[in-house]
Order: sequence, then C-alpha cells, then structure tokens
Amino acid sequence: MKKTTQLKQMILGPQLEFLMEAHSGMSAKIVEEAGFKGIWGSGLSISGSLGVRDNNEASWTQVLDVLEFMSDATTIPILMDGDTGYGNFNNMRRLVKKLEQRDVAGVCIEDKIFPKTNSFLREGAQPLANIDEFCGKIKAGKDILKDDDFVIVARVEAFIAGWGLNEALKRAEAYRLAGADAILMHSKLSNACEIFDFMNEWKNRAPVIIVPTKYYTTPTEEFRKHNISLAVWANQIFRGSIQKMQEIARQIKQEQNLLNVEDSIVPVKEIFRLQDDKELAIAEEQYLSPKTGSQRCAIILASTRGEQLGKLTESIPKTMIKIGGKSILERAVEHLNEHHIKNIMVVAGYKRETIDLPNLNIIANDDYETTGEMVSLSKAVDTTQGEVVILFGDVLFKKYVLSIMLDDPSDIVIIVDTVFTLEKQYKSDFVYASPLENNSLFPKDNYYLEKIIYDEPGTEYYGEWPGMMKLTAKGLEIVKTFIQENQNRPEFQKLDIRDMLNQLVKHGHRVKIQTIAGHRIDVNNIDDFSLAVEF
Ligand code: SPV
Ligand code: MG
Repeated sequence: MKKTTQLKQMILGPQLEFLMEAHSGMSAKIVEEAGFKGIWGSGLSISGSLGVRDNNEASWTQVLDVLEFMSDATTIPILMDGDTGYGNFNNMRRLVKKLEQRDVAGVCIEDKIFPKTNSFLREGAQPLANIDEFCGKIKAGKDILKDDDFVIVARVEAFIAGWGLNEALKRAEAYRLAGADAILMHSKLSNACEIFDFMNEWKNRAPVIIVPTKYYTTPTEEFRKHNISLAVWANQIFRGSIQKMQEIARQIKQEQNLLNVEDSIVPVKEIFRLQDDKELAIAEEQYLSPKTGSQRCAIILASTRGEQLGKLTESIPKTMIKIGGKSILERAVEHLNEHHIKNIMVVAGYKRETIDLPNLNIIANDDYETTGEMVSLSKAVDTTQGEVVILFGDVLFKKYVLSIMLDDPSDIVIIVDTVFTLEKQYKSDFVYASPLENNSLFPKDNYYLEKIIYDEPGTEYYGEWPGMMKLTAKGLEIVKTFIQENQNRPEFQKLDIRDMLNQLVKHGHRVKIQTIAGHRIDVNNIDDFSLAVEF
C-alpha cells in the first residue's frame, strides 16, 4: 500500500495510533524495526542532530535531504514536521511538491511566523499567523498535490502562545474548513487539561493529533477515551541517543581505553545488519564479474585420520598423503588457485600440525573424533562471505570439476559422479535425483537432489556424492541459517553435510546437481590409494 494511503488510514481509522520520531535514515530504520506504523519527521530532533537550533536555522532543502534518507530507508509513512511551511503559500506549494517526489506521506504545518521558535521555548517568541493567511497556505498545499492521499495536518499553537480554548477552537475549525486532513493540537502543560477541554468542545469534527511530550504522565487510555486519533512521541529516541553518546564519550575520554564500553554498545556488525550489507553481498555475487575470484573462498574439511589407510596415516591425516609426489590437499589447493580462489580454509583435527602448506587458513576441530562434518563446517563458515566451494579433504579430482560447479549459477550445487561399480562392497553417499519440472526446456541438464543416503551401491541410485559442493552468497546464507537454527541441538554434534542437504531439500530448498563421469577418487582405503596413484 502507498505510504500516503497508510498514513491517511492511520489518521482516519477509529483507534488511537502512534508515530515515533526519527531524524536520520538509521533512526528511521530503527523506528520501523521496533514495529511502529509511521514516523514523525521532527523539526526539533532533525535540527538537533544537525547541531543547530529549532529556529529554521537548517534550510528547508537541508531538512528535505535528511527526509529523503529517512524515506529511502523505510517502508512506513513519514509525517514531516514542516514548521510554518518555510514562508508563504508559494513556499508551501513547493514543499508539498518536493515531499511527494520523495515519497514522504504528509506534512504538518504550524500557525506561527517564519522563522519559528520551538513551542517549549519563550512564550513571547510564539507570535501566531494570521488565520486567513494560514488557511491560504493549507488550500495552496491541497491544490498542488498529485496524490489525494497525501496528508496535510494543520497545527494549532493557540495554547502554546497563551491564547486559550476559544482561539484554539476558532483556528481549528477554520483550518478544517480550508481542507486540513487533521488538526494537531499542541500544549506545553504538564497535564492534558487543555487538550481534553478542546476535545470535549471539538466533538470529532476532524481527526486530532497530539504531542504528549510535556504531559507524559497522562495514561494513554485517557487519549483513547477522548478520541485522539494519533499520538506523536516527538523526541524520545533522540534524547535517549544523546544521553548514551554523552556517557560513552565521557567514559572513553576518561579511561583512554575501550575495554569497559565494549559491552554496553552495539557491535559493529549490528551497524552492518541495519545497513543491510547482506543484500549487497548477494548483489555483488550477481552483478560483479565472477571471474576475479576475489569474492570466492574454499573450505576443505580435513580433520579425520582415515584409519583404513593404516600405516599411511600413522603420522599424517589422509589429506596429506602424497600421490605422485603431491599431497591430496596440495592438488586441491592448486586447482582452487587456478580458479583464482586464494582464500582457503582447512578445518583440521588429526595431526593438524603436519598440514604445512603455505597460505592456508587452518581452523582447528579438536573434537574431530566425536563430531560430524557439520561441526567442522560450522567452525569455518562463520567468517565466510560470498561464494564458497566446500570440499572433503580426501578427494582427488580433475580441475574442470571445479569449473562446472562455479559456472552453475544455482545457489547450492553438488557434484554427483554417475560412474560407480555395483559389484564393489563399500559404503558411500549415494544420491537420489529427479529432473526439474517436465516442462523444462532442458530436463536432462536440470537434475535436483532428492536425498543422499549412506549406503552400498545400488541400481536405484543416480550417482555418488564425493563431497564437493558450491554455495553462492545466498546459498551460504541458507547454510548459515541452518547452522544457527540447529547448532544447539544435541544431534548437531554428529550431523554430516548429507543430513543438512537432506533437510534443506525437505524444507523446499533446491540443491542442483552437476554430473561427472569418473574423474575423481576419494581416497578411503588401500584400493582407492592404488587407483589414485594412476590418477
Ligand atoms: C518537533 O518535534 O519538532 C515538534 C514538536 O514540532 S515540539 O518540539 O513539541 O514542538
Ligand atoms: Mg517542530
């Protein structure tokens, strides 16, 4: 729904609604995240955050620039505090036009003289505008707007300037007749008497908005009873942020150290979250040249010994076994480097000190004997961003196998080897796969994972998963979310990657299959080893 329509419905609806003040793109986001349905673009807090007075010291276009950031940062409507409209009817017309262009949902103007003074300052500095002139401003605003749902609120400052109830009623009625969608009745008393006296006489001629800054002790239920349409919390998050900034600045000045403040402020990653860096990471994946490799990384899971290889793995993990003069790991790293992937993490456990290749980021899983693959993966995945290749440390493969994973844009891609021997008695990860929808143009090229089962070879299987997978930035987020949601469950400790893939498929995620015919060996036992020597 359009922001203008949202705001109009809030004002016209039967129940009491609320606006929370914001004064920057970030504060506006925070207000929306807190669940508010609308924002008050407060003149006091915007000028205050710019470090100037609430006396029209910031020009109207400077205020508009702030509002543009607020509007871009949010999906809920903003009612702009437009002070006096920054001049006469003509300035008001231009203001409304520019606000509509920036998707601001409405403006509130007050019946005072430019340059205004904040209503809680000197009573003598609150001269009221001529009623007819102010009505002309409202009419001019109504006549220029393109979207009929754009809201124009007329703010009555009669109580603020010390004129009393009759003047307040007279002005409110004149502004209503001039076309105002609602009346903002302001008061600086510490109780709501003026407001409630007005409401009793007004008899719901038009919706009424209030700003209970000074009568903060009045229960909200009283506002409901008096048929108030909208209450504006006009400056509270700004005041809260000032207090916090003062405390932190003083503390760091005094302590010359950050240690004690760290836990009382948000982590930097909270800023990134509010800025929605996640969206950019995914967009980079989509739009930046994928050939640079700078956004790619690899995780190699190499924590187990490989007992079946006996003496060969007595002093080294199986990933370090040399075949034709090079270790399995070294070959994998070379292939990754040739695909410009330099950021390589190796999750290591058994004899991890023997993994001595240069430029690897070794991540320890010292519980490798009691934990499954997902625990190892979770240790590496936290610091990972962008596109990632995940490999088991015991797989020998031809270089092109990486290319076919990386060239497939799907978010989760696994390699499936369709060549396996039925006669051999061994257990491995066997794959059920199904083609994409029948109406696909290329059904043969579009196989998706149904499930992976740890089993002996059988005719019902499409192929064998050798432990090679690629995730796009979005795929990585899916995996990270899975880990976050599951890692506190006891069964997570023993979970393998195939279990995660099966669960992701069950929950509707697509796992794309890229098929190879041989061209890889996982070195699990002596038989594999003899094959690998020829590889
Ligand atoms: C504002 O928030 O700037 C207002 C309300 O206009 S008040 O400060 O109460 O005048
Ligand atoms: Mg103001």
